[in-house]
Amino acid sequence: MSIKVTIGNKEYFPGINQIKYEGLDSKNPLAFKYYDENKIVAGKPMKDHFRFAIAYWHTFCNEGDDPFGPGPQNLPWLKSSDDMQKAKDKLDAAFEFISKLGAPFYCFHDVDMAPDGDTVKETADNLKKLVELAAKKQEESGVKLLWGTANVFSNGRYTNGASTNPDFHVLTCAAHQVKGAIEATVALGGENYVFWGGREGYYTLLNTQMKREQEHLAMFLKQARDYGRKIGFKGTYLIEPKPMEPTKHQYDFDSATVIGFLNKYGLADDFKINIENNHATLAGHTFAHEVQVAADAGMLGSLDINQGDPYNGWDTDEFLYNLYDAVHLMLVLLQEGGLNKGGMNFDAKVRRSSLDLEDIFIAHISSMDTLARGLIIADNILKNSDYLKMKKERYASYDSGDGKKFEEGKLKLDELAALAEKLGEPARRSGKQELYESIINQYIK
Ligand code: XUL
Ligand code: CO
Repeated sequence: MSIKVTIGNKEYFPGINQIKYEGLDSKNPLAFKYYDENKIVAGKPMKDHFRFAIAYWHTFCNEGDDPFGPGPQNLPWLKSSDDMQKAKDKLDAAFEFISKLGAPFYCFHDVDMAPDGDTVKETADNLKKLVELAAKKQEESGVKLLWGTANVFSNGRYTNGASTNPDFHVLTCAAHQVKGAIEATVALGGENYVFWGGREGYYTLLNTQMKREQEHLAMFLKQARDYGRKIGFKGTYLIEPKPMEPTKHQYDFDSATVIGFLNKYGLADDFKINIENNHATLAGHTFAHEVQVAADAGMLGSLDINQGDPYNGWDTDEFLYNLYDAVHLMLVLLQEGGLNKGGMNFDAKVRRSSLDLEDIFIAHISSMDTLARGLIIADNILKNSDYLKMKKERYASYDSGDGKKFEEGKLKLDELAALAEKLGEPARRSGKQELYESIINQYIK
């Protein structure tokens, strides 16, 4: 293991040691069955395909509250009545958990790590203190920061948006927070910086100047980008699309919308996309579709790993255990050259009734295994089945002759029309969807 177990003043997960790969015969719930981090698959160690990251907010801040009651999960690091002490205990618990799991990365919002002060300045100073401690924890454990971000959606001042708020005064508070979060990301060597739209959208067009709000969003992103570059941030800025919730209409609806936005406002060189499975399905897409759209535009940045509930219409942030999603995702990633400086962040929470501390370990292990199994299956499909050959043959008419000339822009519309008269009615060719589906199933073993 390249990650070193790091325990603070108190051990929060006693009896749980660093999680190991034990293989398929193991019945130990606290062991990997598929995720063997140094095993070479498709030319590189498994861990480099995933670059797994733990989400600070779900795993260390959330006790399972829902609209019907407070959270029952009773996390032992959230007990202190002193807010700064609580933040330090949480940091200890976070690094103990991440290092015992052996995950190489983590991600956080400013407010996950440090408590609010009475003024924006005090809040930023709290974060600076915690960032110093987090830097030491990173050093001790070898765990790195995949990305940082600012939560500019929970505080009541952001009810009508942050950078798209109709009140400029609110926008300045968002700027204060984003400045602090970018500084924190730089101080911790973060490889990316994320903007999730939060409340950047609207509930009713009756009170909204949509064009103006989107221009404010673009200007804000431009200023944030420039400030980050000025203070030495060399990583990638990421936009995380989501179609709805909290607002009815979110401006960053899906990958395609974000790509259009980034191109329109001249941000495409610095920004890529962070795609989340549950956000994809809320937009009516599959995860694989969203990843492919981003990859095709050269904007595949990073992934938030989770899954939704197919029977309802909101963001349930469940741990991914759907093997089909994992296989489809890995098929796209393997063909597109992987995530590079991105990673897979577990933007997922255990269910409200999962009350044991070990459940947090089991949830992450289960998802890591699902993805590792998806990788092995996808690699096998690409190497040993007819899948790639079938897909290539489907487009073979463009590989040579007039089809190739068309792709090269060498045939005009009237010349194409003349070819139709010469060639006559085309033969009907099956798309073979069921055959593709059966190949996927055949290799799931
Ligand atoms: C919300 C969501 C966020 C972002 C980071 O649905 O996914 O947690 O990932 O702000
Ligand atoms: Co997310």
